[in-house]
Order: sequence, then structure tokens, then C-alpha cells
Amino acid sequence: MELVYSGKVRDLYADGDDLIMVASDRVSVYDVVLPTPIPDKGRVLTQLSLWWFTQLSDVIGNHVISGTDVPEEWAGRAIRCRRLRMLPVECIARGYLAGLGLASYNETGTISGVRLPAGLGEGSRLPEPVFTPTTKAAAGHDEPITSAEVAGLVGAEVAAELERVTLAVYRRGAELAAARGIVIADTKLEFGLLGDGSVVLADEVLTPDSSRFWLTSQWQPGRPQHALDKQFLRDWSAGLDWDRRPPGPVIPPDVVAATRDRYLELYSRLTGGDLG
Ligand code: Q0Z
Repeated sequence: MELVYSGKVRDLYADGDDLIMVASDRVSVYDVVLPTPIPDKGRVLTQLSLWWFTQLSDVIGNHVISGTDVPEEWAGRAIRCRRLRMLPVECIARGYLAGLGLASYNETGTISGVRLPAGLGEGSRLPEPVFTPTTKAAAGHDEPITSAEVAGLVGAEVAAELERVTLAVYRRGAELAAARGIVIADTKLEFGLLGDGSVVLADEVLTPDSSRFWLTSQWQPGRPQHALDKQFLRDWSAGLDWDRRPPGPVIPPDVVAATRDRYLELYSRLTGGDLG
């Protein structure tokens, strides 16, 4: 199969008219891919995405053709997808303050032009989820854009739909996760167009690589939050003499095992299922 795109932790292949999206067990911390894989991470992210696509199918259609009709060597961690015309916008919804949303709030009291109450801090819940789109930079970092700029890129009609659907997906996901003791602080979605011009959800959805997941029991606004998936990795790597530039450090077995357990726990908590 022809490799069409290789990301930090995922690869995209072409199979005739279809695409096969393959999630590896690679993991990144501070944007650096580490040399040691986390066993089953690719399977957890793929199965979680497939589960969400089903949960969300009444909100928006998606690019999935099959989670099982994939080459044997990638069984469980690949998705056969329709090839879409991808829209050049990262659609982010934020329900809590973290990352670039927090930075913007601290500088201006706003995120994506929305004025927020004074006195919020790191990890605070927002009064309402906010749509904070960015460009998709080929290299370097994605830049925040306004709704008018989104409309300039995709047209006013599609832009309005992206905002509405992004917030609807976030609200549905956050509500479901909340009932299972998990906070989804924010999420990044990608959309594309089918041949008939309809907008569908693409890529991965509501995975820990595209979203911030926190345990509700550990959520405490006013300080950095513990990431449900990578906190062991971050805490361990923070104690090393490592400048956060490649190459990253080899992960010791106990940290691999603890991190793998967190991914499996996230999956079973959210879905009620068990990946072994
Ligand atoms: C997704 C990406 C990955 C690296 C392109 N259904 C689709 N149709 C057309 N293009 C894409 C999709 Cl999902 C598409 N990406 C992101 C995924 C590895 C980059 F698995 N790029």
C-alpha cells in the first residue's frame, strides 16, 4: 500500500479509492516522539475513535468505511476511510481553560474573541464551550483564526456548520464522559467534504491525542491538571536531565506499564468495554 502521509504517531495509506489510517504505539511528550512504544496505545486510540464515531452518528456523518476490513498486520489499530476533500481548518472546542486557550485568556481576557469572566485560572470550567479554530500549518504551529477567516477559507455556510457541529460534538462527548468521571477539557476535530459537498467528521475523534482528558476526581482549577493518559510520562521525564529536544529518552518498563494502564483505563471507563 502507498504511504501518503506519515505523522508523528500515525500513518495514512492509500488503498485504491480508500484511505487506511493506522495508529502506531508511538507516544510523544512535549512534542517529541519517544523511542519506546506504549503497547496497545494504537489499538486503544483506534477503538475509542470508532466508538465515538458510532456515538456521534446522529450528530454528524463520518469518514469510516470499516474498522475491520484492514490489512491483517494492522488489525485493531487501523480504519478504512473514505477519501475526503479535507477542510483547511483545525476545529477546536474548549470547555475548560488549558494550553493556548489559557494563554489567550491570560493575555486578553478573551478566547477567539469571546470575552470571559474575570478570575478564571488554569483548568477552570468556561461558562459555555467556545469554538477556537486554527489554521492547519504544514510546519510549525497552528495559528488562531477568527470566524470571518474560517468563512474566507471554506465559505460562510460551511463555516457556520463547522462551528455548530464542533460544539455539538464537544457537548455530547463532554456530557457522556462526565457521567463516567472524566472531564474533556478541549478537543480538536477535522472535517472534510464528500463528493456531494456534505460535511463529515474525519480523522480521529475524542482521543487522548486530540483532546485533554482529566479525571473528575483529580480536577482542581487553579493549577495544571493531571492528564489522564500521559501524566506518568510527563512526571518521569520532568525528573530527567533532558532538554525536551530530540532524541527523547528511552522509557523504563514501569513507566511504560503505568502509561499503558492509563490508556486502557480511559477506554474501559468511557466505553464500558475491555481491550484486554
Ligand atoms: C487525514 C493524518 C494520519 C497523518 C489527511 N478521510 C480522509 N480523507 C482525506 N484526507 C484525510 C482523511 Cl482522514 C487526512 N490526515 C491527517 C492522519 C496520519 C495525518 F493517520 N491527513
